[in-house]
Amino acid sequence: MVSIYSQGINQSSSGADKCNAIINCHLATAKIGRAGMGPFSFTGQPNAMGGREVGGLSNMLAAHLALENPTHHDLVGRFWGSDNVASHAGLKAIELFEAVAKGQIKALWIMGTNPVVSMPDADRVRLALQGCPLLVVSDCITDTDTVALARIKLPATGWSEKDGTVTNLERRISRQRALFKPAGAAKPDWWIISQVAQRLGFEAEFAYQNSAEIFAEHAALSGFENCPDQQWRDFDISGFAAIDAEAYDNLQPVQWPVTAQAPDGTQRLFADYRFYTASGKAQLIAVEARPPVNPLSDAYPFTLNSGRIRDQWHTMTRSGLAHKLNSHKPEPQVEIHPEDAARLGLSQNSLAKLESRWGWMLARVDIQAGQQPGSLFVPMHWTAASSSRGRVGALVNPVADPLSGQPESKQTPVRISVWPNQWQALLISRQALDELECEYWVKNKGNGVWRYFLAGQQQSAETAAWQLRNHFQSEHDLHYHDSARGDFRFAGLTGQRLDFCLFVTCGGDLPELNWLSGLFAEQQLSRQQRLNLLSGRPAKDDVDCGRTVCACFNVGEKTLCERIKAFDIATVAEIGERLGAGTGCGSCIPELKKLMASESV
Ligand SMILES: Nc1nc2c(c(=O)[nH]1)N[C@H]1C(S)=C(S)[C@@H](COP(=O)(O)OP(=O)(O)OC[C@H]3O[C@@H](n4cnc5c(=O)[nH]c(N)nc54)[C@H](O)[C@@H]3O)O[C@H]1N2
Ligand SMILES: Nc1nc2c(c(=O)[nH]1)N[C@H]1C(S)=C(S)[C@@H](COP(=O)(O)OP(=O)(O)OC[C@H]3O[C@@H](n4cnc5c(=O)[nH]c(N)nc54)[C@H](O)[C@@H]3O)O[C@H]1N2
Ligand SMILES: [Mo]
Repeated sequence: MVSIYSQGINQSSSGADKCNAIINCHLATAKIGRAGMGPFSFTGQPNAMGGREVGGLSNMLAAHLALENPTHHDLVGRFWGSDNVASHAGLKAIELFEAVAKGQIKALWIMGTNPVVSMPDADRVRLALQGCPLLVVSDCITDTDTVALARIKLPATGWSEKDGTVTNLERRISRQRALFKPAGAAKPDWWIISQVAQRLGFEAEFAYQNSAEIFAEHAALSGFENCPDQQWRDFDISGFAAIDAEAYDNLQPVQWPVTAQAPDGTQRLFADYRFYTASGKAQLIAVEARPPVNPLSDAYPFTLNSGRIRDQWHTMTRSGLAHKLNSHKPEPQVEIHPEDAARLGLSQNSLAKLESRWGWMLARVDIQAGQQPGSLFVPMHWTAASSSRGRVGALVNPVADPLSGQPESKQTPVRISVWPNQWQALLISRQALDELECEYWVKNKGNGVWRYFLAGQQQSAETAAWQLRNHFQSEHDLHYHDSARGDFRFAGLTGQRLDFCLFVTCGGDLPELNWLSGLFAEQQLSRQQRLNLLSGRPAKDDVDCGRTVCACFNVGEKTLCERIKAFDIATVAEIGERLGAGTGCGSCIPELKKLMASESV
């Protein structure tokens, strides 16, 4: 019996109790500490576990020591030779930004997180940071929503440039080695912190020369006075307390605890049913079910659920740079059940406005029979850098679990309605546009091109079309106008090579993104391709693969449907054999299964 759980459990005002309930079940049935059993929390970030080990939360000291435990406090103070170790928990994330908003915090250093996008009530977070007298941000990307507000910007090395260790969710510590030299002036976060600490007067304490020295000190603290008779703690990697740079470089993946008794690590904890409590016994924690803090109402009758989509990572600062990943779901979408959509007059691919008591956003409608009636799902990924109104965080209610501080990001009461627009457009261009005047825009990086989804309420289609078109100058122009229908199409070429194309429509559909993007890879457009451009659809025998489903092998939905039908394919394995799809990272397999069962096939 293994219970695997993640943010559907944690991100809740009763998240800690939900975790306790799961652990209680495992303890009560003794399904723990043996092969093939146990509660298994899928913390999501590559180093979520490592962050806790080094004390990266407001309520903990390093090495799993508790801030408010006097013995732990004393122990860390003696280890570091300091009489100034904090003795009570600091502010958790939501409280912290609240304190910034009230002017209680005047200097803030944000490192490796993008709270203007990822926090609940995100517009208020942005406002708070705008008013913060001293905001310092360390990031490896120059133009995130949070970096944009910083007074002091510190360029940090990112994955593939930095060097250290990460711990995954089975307690396995792995070396992470740099693959590339740092870009520009980027420095490792540990180096930046050490330099600031030294300037604050702690030259000797922060004289680290490399990450190996920091790791050795961390390992020493984890083992300091750590034995069953004293303050016995699970996190103990004292086996590495004397590690030198060379041994650190050659470190093999290992599961903690790593001690003198267990120098090769520990595969399994609790096999002897002894736990890290005063009595050595496990403790069940009595919990009571609690509904979400904010109930639904007539004004806000839908539950807004938020989370991830397959091909983006968090606030897209890095995954949004990869054009292959941007073709799967290029715009923020709201998933809604067919009956809810029909009742509210929302059609597939139309634009909708979502509102909560805290904020609002715009998203493309995606009608899904698998969505629960009364529930809406919106991805967390879109930012102010990539969209005009795609930040779901602006709507999310700022309530949290009282113990963990984890926000209730899966349950916010909202309403949804048709967003009436006069026109919508797709613009693809080799050059990026700085200013977009329309109310709805989403910016998406393609292969050597920028792709913009646009829509407006104020201007007419014709005004908008010409205004957009006038951003460009090309050697040759192609135009097609149908003012009766309100369709405006433009393309610009240098020689026979495409510079930009723009499709504006009043009520019609937008052309296929991947087909159009593909035309930019051609050095010379044929006469037929130029005609197709103006008709907004590919020639019959031209490849229109449709929306990307398999990003590893670049296989589109239309290709898949066609082949599944033609060869009467019934299994994912067979799709893999014929088209490669699904045989790379495998994350498109659920979609392949859905396609085989769908009506279009
Ligand atoms: N592609 C991609 N993968 C990622 C990430 C990413 O950004 N992109 N991020 C990583 C990180 S940091 C994390 S934390 C993980 C998160 O991984 P998950 O937690 O698996 O992903 P989420 O999309 O946040 O939401 C989890 C699911 O919880 C469901 N849910 C909502 N409310 C409830 C409820 O009340 N009860 C239950 N049982 N379920 C509910 C949602 O419908 C959703 O399907 O993903 C990691 N993996
Ligand atoms: N509505 C809603 N909100 C959510 C969630 C949800 O499901 N729904 N999920 C929550 C969860 S589980 C998570 S984990 C968070 C994620 O939210 P964030 O942590 O805010 O999101 P990231 O985009 O991962 O932000 C990391 C930032 O650090 C930068 N960075 C990357 N590597 C380095 C480095 O080595 N050093 C430095 N200094 N910077 C670096 C990146 O460029 C990026 O700007 O979002 C949370 N917010
Ligand atoms: Mo996460």
